[in-house]
Amino acid sequence: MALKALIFDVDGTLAETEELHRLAFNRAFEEAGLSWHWDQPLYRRLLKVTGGRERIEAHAAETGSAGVDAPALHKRKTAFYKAAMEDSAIRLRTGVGRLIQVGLDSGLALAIATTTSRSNVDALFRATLGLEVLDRFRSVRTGEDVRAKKPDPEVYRLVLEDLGLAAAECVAFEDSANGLRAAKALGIPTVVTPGIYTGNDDFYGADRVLPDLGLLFEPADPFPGNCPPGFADLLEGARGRVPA
Ligand code: XBP
Ligand code: MG
Repeated sequence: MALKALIFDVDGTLAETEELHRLAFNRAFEEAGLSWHWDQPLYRRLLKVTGGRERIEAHAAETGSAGVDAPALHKRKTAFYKAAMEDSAIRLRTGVGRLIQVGLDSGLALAIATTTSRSNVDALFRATLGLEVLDRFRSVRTGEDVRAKKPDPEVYRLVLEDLGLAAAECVAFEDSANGLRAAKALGIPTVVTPGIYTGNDDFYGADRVLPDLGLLFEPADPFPGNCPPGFADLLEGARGRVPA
C-alpha cells in the first residue's frame, strides 16, 4: 500500500515538553500545600503511567496519600503548563518542522495521536509552528477522546478511522515505549526518536530508532522495507530541497 499519512505523537516527539509538564506538576503540588516534589529520576519512572491525572493518582496510591484531589490538581497543572509554554522558548525537535512541511507539500494527510489534552497541543503549536499549521492536520486525537490511554491503541484507532486509512498506509512517529506499543498494536509502521526521558525504553519492534527526525533527510539514510512504499521516496525527494 502507498504512503498516505504521517501520524505524530506530541510530548517528547514534536518537542521536549516533559520538563515543562514536570515543573507544572510541581507548581500545582506546591500551590495545594502538598509536600510532593517530582525530581527528574522520579518523573522518569512516573512517565510509565501515561496521562497527567493518572500519574498523580498512581503517585498518591504509591505514597499512601489519602484525600488527594487528582482531577483538581491536574486542572491546575494544565493551567501552569499552558502559561509556562507561552513564556517558554520551546523549539520543535530537529527535523520535525521539515517533515511536517514535506508531508504537507506532498499532499499527505497529517495527524496527531497524543495522550495529552487538545489545549496543550494548541499551546505547543501556538508557541512553535502556529495554529494555522495545526488546522491543516486532518485528524487531531488526544487523551480526551479515549477511554484508555497509550499503550492502549485507542487513540491510533480513532486517527485511522478519521483518516479512513489502513495502518500500512501510515507512518507513526513516537518517542516512548508506551507510544510505540500503541501504534504497533495496530500494525502502524513506527519511527522512534527517543527523548530526554525515554532513552532507556525498550523499542523492540520499532521500524526505525533514530536520535532525531532530521537524520531521515541525510543522504546516507536508506529506509528499511517495513514502511509503506513512498516513505523513502518522500525523503529522497526532500533531500534535494533546501529546508524552509
Ligand atoms: C505523554 C504523556 C502526557 C504528558 C502529560 O503524552 O504521558 O501524559 O506527560 O500530559 P504523548 P497531561 O502521548 O503526547 O507522548 O498532563 O495533559 O495528561
Ligand atoms: Mg510521547
